[in-house]
Amino acid sequence: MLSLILPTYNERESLPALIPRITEILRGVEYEIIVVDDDSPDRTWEVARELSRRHEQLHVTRRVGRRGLSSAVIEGFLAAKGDVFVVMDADGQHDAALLPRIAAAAEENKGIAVGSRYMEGGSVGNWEGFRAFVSRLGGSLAIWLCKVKVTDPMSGFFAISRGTFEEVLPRLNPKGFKILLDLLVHVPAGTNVKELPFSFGKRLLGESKFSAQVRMQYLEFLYDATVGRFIPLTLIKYCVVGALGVAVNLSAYMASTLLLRESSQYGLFPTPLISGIEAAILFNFLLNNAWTFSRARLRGWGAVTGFAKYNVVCAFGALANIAVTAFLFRGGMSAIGSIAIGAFVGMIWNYTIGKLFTWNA
Ligand SMILES: Nc1nc2c(ncn2[C@@H]2O[C@H](COP(=O)(O)OP(=O)(O)O)[C@@H](O)[C@H]2O)c(=O)[nH]1
Ligand SMILES: [Mg+2]
Repeated sequence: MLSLILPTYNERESLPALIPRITEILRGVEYEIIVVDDDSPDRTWEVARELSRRHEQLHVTRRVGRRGLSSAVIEGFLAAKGDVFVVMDADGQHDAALLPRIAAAAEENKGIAVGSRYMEGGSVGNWEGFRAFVSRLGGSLAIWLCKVKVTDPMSGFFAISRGTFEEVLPRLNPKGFKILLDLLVHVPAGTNVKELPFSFGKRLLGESKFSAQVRMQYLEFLYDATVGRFIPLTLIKYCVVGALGVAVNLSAYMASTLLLRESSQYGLFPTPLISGIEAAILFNFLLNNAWTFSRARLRGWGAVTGFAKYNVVCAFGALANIAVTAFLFRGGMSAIGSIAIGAFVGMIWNYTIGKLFTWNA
């Protein structure tokens, strides 16, 4: 059985023509079509559900509160019943006539079959210069990452056998737009891959979702697949936030020293020190919540309790920092050396425990 996955986001205009065309092409084949829609604002899911009343092979998943092409495709695979899975754009840019051949190729080699725009006989149609350039450049970076070599690892038109998918599933990184690349980076070396040329058509209706955000996610994906195996991207982001937090700490310290210069409580209670630290903790929490751990972002009450927890995490982090610094300094290390290592240990603590305890990431 063939399972065709159609990820959709704002494709309500394209589906009504596409589904009958696929049905026509797959006549005589045992198949199912799974539309995975990310709760499109144009209500594609509604159109798809309507179509599924007339096409009993069509199933619709409407995902609410999640967005992402890769994770949508994975979800489609997980729901599929077939022995071979095919992925195709729902906007008509992929020639459905090639579908049976791509599926047959993956079924035959028990691996992956890719519709390639870059091998002899394929083309990207008439893309404007910049998009073609970005795709080429991204493609070359991607090719050297892949365990198995292909000419078009960024293609959105491909088939994979159930066995290969299930083998690679635990290693997938559902972030981003390029699920095929993720599969090719993580399959065992020696997996069979066949490429078939095709011409990438012009989008007839609706708009492309290839945005600046998608490009950013692609860069993150490249990082994850290379250096990220050793140093997680979230740790790098956390360090950047931490460094900015030091500046916030110092500014808040100086500001409150100026404000409290005349006040008598200054000597009794180290207000500037505390307010500097608290300002930095608040700043770090907000930025880590919005950026570092954006995937696990806390909102509403969750953010309030998360902030409280983060204060506890940071308090223990500070203790660890002081303890390590004191230990090293007494052991004969220079002041600068022990402070630097103490701060490093405190930061790793804050990162690790904050990630688990505050963000649950
Ligand atoms: N479910 C889901 N589908 C998406 C998402 N982004 C894009 N798609 C679909 O994935 C396919 C490829 O996207 P498209 O914007 O055409 O990319 P392009 O062909 O590279 O310009 C289309 O069928 C889109 O509707 C998403 O976040 N979620
Ligand atoms: Mg498209």
